[in-house]
Amino acid sequence: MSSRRVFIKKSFLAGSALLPIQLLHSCSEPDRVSSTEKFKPLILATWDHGMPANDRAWEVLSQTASVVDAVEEGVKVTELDMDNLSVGLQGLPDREGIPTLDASIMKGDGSCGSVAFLRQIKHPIAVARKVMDETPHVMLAGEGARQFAISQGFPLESEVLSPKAAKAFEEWKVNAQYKPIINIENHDTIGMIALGADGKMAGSCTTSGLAYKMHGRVGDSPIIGAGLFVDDEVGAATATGLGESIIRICGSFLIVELMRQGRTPQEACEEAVRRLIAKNRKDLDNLQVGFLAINKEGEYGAYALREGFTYAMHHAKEKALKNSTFAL
Ligand code: SD4
Repeated sequence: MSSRRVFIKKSFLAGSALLPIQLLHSCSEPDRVSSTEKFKPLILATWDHGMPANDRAWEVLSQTASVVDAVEEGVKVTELDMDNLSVGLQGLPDREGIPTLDASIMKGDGSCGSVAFLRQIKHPIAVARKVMDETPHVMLAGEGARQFAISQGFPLESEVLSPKAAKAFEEWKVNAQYKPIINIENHDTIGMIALGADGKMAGSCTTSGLAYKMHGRVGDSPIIGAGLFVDDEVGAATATGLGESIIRICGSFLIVELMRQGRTPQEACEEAVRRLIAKNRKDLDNLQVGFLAINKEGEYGAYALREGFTYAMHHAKEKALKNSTFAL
């Protein structure tokens, strides 16, 4: 059978026109009309690095029709990206000079797994997947998560900082202040949410967290409902930005619940940012947050606290890097 016929047979593309994918890499104008169109399958991911991550996720979705495999494999690309200083072991360390990782994965049937404060593991998202699939628990942290990873056959990696991270850490130490800092222009956590042609949804989120955080600090990314939430009956949401502000409003769960009550993904993301502003007034100048959402119909939305949040969108007819609209 020709590869084109195999392609046509793939059920995940049922209903979508077989038009050539239009490659749009420019992202000059913020996109706010997203929620009027419907796409199935559909993948969204945070930031510029969402583009290659989505490519890989789309490939896996095409080959396996498994939306959870797609979101796991997609973010693994970012976990290995040596230019990314907020995901994977090459990310910026905590204030002791140690990279510690957070990750979560969730399916729309409520299955989920996460790891927090994990050390020496190249693919924390894969360990989160194992927590979901192989344990009765949702979340493993610290040394217990590391021991679990070892028991599942994950090799331990060196904790020597990547050259970029080591240089940045040395520079930071010159004026180190004992408080969390966040560069509002330079977040890199990847959150990915996806809807398959069969209506099943999944999401993943992985990060080295806030740069120079206190040792032991855990952000929103591994907390189900904060950095990620997925419900096949409604939709999916993920978050990036200063985790403390997102945890305070249970951001991703809030967005899914707002969609359950009838808001579009765009409206739900905007309401979550409004809520976040109201609950984080004293830190507002020092933070950036971005939310992404998809509903089960295949509509999507994105909204950020301030300018600069980009996200990658991928469906059968188009893949594009977009600028999110923003509040401030
Ligand atoms: C955290 N939410 O650990 C993460 C950081 C982040 O883009 O998203 N950076 O707080």
